[in-house]
Formats: sequence, C-alpha cells, structure tokens
Amino acid sequence: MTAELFPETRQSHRIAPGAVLLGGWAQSEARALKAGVDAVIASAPWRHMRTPGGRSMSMANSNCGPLGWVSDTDGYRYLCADPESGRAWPTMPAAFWRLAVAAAEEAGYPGFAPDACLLNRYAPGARLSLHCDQDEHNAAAPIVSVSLGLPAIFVFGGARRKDPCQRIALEHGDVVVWGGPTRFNYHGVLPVPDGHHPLVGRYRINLTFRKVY
Ligand code: MD6
Ligand code: FE
Repeated sequence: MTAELFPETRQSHRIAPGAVLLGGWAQSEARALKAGVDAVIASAPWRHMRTPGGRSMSMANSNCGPLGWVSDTDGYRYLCADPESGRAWPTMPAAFWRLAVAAAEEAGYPGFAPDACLLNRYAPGARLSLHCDQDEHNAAAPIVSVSLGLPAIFVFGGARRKDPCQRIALEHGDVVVWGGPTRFNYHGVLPVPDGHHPLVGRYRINLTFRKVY
C-alpha cells in the first residue's frame, strides 16, 4: 500500500535514531489533506495563541480530534474543547487519520492511534523557536508531522538545548515521524521564506499528530 504513495523524487532519510523523514510521502494525498484543513478551520478558525510569557505566537493554530493543544498565560496543555467556542474540537478528517497511521507504520511505529492533531499555519516570516514537545503523557507513541505549502527549514537538535542542531529542508508533502530515543529532542522552525504555493498559497501548514494518553 505504501509503494504507490512513495514518489521517486524525494528521498526517505533517517534523521536520528527513531526519527525519519519520509520525503514527499503525503504529496498524493495533499488535496484531501488541504480539504480537511479547510473543513477543520471552518469550525475552529485559525488563532494566534499566547505563550506563557504573554507574547503572541507568530504562527496561527487550530486543532482537531478528541484533544487539542493550547497555550496561554496559564501554560501549555491539552483540552477537549476549543476555548474560543466552548465546543469540542472538530473531528479528525478521515484522510488525516489514514495518513498519520500509515506514515507511523512505515517509520516503524505500528498501531499508532493519535488522539490529537495540531494545525500550525506559518505566513512568511513566522517561526517556531527551539522547544521540546513534552506535554504528552504517552512517551511511547511517536509524533507524525506533515508539511504542506511553502518550504521551511526544520532545526533538529539533541536532548539538551545547547546540543548541536541539524537543519532539514521540509517541502510540501514531506512527513517526519519522530519517536523513540529522540522523542523529547529540541527542535524548531526557521522564519518561513516568502513564496507562493499552488495549493496552499502564501503559507506553510504543518499538521502534527500525537497520542497524548
Ligand atoms: C512545524 N513542528 O514543523 C513544527 N514537533 O511546524 C514541531 O514542532 C514538531 O514537526 C514535534 C515533532 C515533529 C514536529
Ligand atoms: Fe514541536
């Protein structure tokens, strides 16, 4: 099933033990994924969350699935309702679920059952500073990260903030699956260069699938 999803043009590549780039893996599903993004955003619109320090994040966010990641001056956490509307987060589109489960399996994590999908939208200049994802209670499950639209440089470091970093160019349709010994490594996204993408326009959209519990 995975062979026809795997274009020859982009390479699969091991970033570090437990972390793999599946180059171009989501390209053939990109239209369905973009339609899913539009459906989610129709009920849980893009918003700029605040950091615990009170600053507005440069990327816009939303969520779908049973749990959604939120940040505000009280900190980071997962909530089962959208604080903007008080309603449950939108259902995870079937195309999202299928892709996340298949990509995790391809990367060596069979049985991935994400209960949260965070949507990040970067306009040109938006960035994500070095951080590690540690708000999930389930340390065994990987994170599946799907890039759509404008390219960006993903920075991948080590277990400590000061460890050296690799720079990984992420393009439309690339999928990073990340778990095991590097699950809690530091990482970030450099400011997204300006451009135009035929499907996504002047944005980079990233979907990250997690299993919180
Ligand atoms: C992004 N991604 O690519 C931000 N975190 O827009 C992340 O912060 C991230 O891609 C954990 C695992 C994979 C990721
Ligand atoms: Fe992250």
